[in-house]
Amino acid sequence: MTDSRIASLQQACPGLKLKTDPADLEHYGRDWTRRWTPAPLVIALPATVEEVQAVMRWSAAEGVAVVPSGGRTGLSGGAVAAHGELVLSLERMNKALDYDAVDRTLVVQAGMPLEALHNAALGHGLIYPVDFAARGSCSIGGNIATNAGGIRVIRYGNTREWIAGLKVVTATGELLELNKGLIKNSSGYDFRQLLIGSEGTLGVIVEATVKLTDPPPASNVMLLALPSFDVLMQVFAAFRARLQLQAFEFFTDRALEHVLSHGAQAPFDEVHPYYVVTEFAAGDEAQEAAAMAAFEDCMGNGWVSDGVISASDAQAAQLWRLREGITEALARYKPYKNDVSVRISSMPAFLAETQALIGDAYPHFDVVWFGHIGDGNLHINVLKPDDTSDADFVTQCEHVTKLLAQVLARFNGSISAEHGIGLVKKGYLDSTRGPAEIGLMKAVKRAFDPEGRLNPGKLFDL
Ligand code: 2HG
Ligand code: ZN
Repeated sequence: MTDSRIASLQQACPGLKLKTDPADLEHYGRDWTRRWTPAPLVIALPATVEEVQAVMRWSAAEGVAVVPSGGRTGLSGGAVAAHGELVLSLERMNKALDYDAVDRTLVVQAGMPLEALHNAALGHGLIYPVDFAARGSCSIGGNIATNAGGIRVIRYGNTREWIAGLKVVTATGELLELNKGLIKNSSGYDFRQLLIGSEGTLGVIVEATVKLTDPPPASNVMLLALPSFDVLMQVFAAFRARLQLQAFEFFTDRALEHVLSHGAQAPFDEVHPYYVVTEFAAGDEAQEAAAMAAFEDCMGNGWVSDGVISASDAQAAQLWRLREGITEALARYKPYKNDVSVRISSMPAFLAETQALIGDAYPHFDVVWFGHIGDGNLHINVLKPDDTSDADFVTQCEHVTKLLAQVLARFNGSISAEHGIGLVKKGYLDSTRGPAEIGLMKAVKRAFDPEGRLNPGKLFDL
């Protein structure tokens, strides 16, 4: 049965590269969540848009579900294939196609790794400013499908702001050309924006026209040590008032401990409970003086206990590693991840309430907090205790997430700030979206994919 379907796929698209080895099925069937057992039918690796269309036509004829697949660095299970799906990997479609110097846009194939896109932009003297630690492994198609955020949202916004056009293959194999690189286009529903963040449930993104911009002026990176949690927002306000911030990231002592035990260098002689990494424009003397004034203001008020500023690119990279290395350093503890957001103004009250909630319900939990404080986005990683089984741990963490979702609903926050809903958070979608809205989301899904063949079970169940 299985073999005949694969033979029919190869017949429908003779040049299409396929993989069926058990090791490949496992590799392409999972993402960074590592929670589900991968069990795809086959991996298809098209090299052209026409091949993607042929795969979708075959999927329609055979009724086989399709999981679009980029770098699979997702943390919400959005790229997991655990039920005999075809994994449609875009990894061979990884090139930059057209650059337009007047429009300042670059057309890229969806499988292009984010880091390669950064380099391609620099080759034209410009930048693509969305950035985060998984840059070497993730792909632009996956970034678009999840509306990825990252460390520079405070300055440049999410992926959504940087996409001028999309080519998308539909569930039935048609090709949509959405927005075609236009800046102004007031001609009805903007399906480009609808596809951004749709987690592979509405169509397969095959190409994107991305906007590029000028490189920022010279910048400095500063690491600050904070004596308590309560002063975090004051420090943020002091720096934001004086400097053009490019990043403002927070992490706890527990997070730093893990990164240090993973090989990073300790930044201070003493241990402090909380840390901030901030990056800001520092191209001239006035900006340097403003940075020192912000730092001294915070020291004078007792909000900051120590600080270090980068004196070279290598030092800046070292400081960044303390923040960007957290996910990798925690991976071996199979952390349960929450990626939540509230308005920046609600951050202090939300943080206090959430800390108390988790501390009261599960005092033995080892919880690692970090995140993009300047965007109101917090990552709460709970590490699995050695003496708790995988199953019990997930049950307990889901209880925490349920409580957290109730708090988020009160704060008008979101259960997923930047990782997507996928499989991990679909049970909590209703804490962020109302019933009428979810009803409309499902109606949109049915309009694009009436048979439910595109990434089924992700985001919500129909
Ligand atoms: C980050 O900000 C990523 O480093 C990953 O969004 C967060 O591992 C996480 O929970
Ligand atoms: Zn993040």
